[in-house]
Amino acid sequence: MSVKKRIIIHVDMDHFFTAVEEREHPEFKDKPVIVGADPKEGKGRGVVSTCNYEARKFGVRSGMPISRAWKLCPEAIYRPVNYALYKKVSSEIMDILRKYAEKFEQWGIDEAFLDITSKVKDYEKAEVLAHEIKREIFEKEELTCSVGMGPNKLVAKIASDFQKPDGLMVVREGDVEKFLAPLPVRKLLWVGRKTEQKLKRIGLKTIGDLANYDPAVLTETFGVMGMQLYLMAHGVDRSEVEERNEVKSISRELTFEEDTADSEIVFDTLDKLSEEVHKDMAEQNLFFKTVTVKVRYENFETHTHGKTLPFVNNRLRDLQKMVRELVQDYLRPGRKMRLVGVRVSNFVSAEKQKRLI
Ligand code: TTP
Ligand code: MG
Repeated sequence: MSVKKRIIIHVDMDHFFTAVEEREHPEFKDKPVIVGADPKEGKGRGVVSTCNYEARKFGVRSGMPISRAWKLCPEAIYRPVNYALYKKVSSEIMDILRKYAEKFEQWGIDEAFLDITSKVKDYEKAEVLAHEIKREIFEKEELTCSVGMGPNKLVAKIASDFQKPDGLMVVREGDVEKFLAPLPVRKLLWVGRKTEQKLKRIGLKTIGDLANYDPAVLTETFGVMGMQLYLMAHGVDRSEVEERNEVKSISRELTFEEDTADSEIVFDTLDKLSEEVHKDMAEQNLFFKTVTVKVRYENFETHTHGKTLPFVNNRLRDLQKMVRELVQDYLRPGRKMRLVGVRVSNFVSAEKQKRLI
């Protein structure tokens, strides 16, 4: 398979929920604004969904208990989450972005990847396009975003976060390793708090530290993810920008850095992906009924295979078991896989579930 040079853009809206609130309420301008649970004068439960950059100066952050936010910044304007409104604005933004891309992939409510390879000749033209995107969003929605550009999704995503807010960061192919090296390992997709701690223990703090480390030791310590981490630290990411269907589902997939027919690697990876999917599901209090596995072979032939349970379930172990069963048929000697994925759908919320029991 020839390696085609790509130009990928990642767009991330700035302080999205609060930016929409500010737009709807011009009187909030230049004041700290926090969207999330009701603070109830410091006694409220629940968390901060997001806050604007004024509030961030006080140390307020997404995910923080709302009671803590109140301690840090009682004078902020507190707003409840108006999800329907943010969803509507998000769809309008995605419609704008989609036009600019050869391939398009929404990522969460306020982010998207655009593969613009066939739309531009070079990075100069790509930069002009990125400015156009920013201008159109600002003119139509009165909102700013940060744009990252690079040879793959990994680099583009890290780049969009580099100059927030209202940023534009371009990382050309030849500058990738130099750009990544000083950044903390946490910036890499897949490096959560636990992996970060483990890496710290072996003295690896920056992406550059990781890139210069012995990949064999990383494999010993982290299993199959070790090699993936090492390659990511070198800015390698072959995953494609692809539109996901809009049905209510949660999914995760991974493009292997090296195509593989090794069942142990495939099972390990699917277990990890199931864990991630399960975590997302648990956060939203959802129970699943349908599990689907996706496999893409090295020749890009892609298959999905699903199973629907008679009863809803929310157990990780059952999910992992079903996924392993579903992938079994695709594991054939000599047939190397390029990508595997897990999707759960057909949800019932926990509240409804209680009523059913
Ligand atoms: P982010 O893009 O992570 O954050 P942001 O847009 O608020 O700020 P930034 O300028 O740094 O990009 O998330 C997008 C929206 O998702 C955010 O506005 C609110 C919501 N969200 C939550 O509800 N809980 C969370 O823990 C996070 C991180 C985000
Ligand atoms: Mg954002």
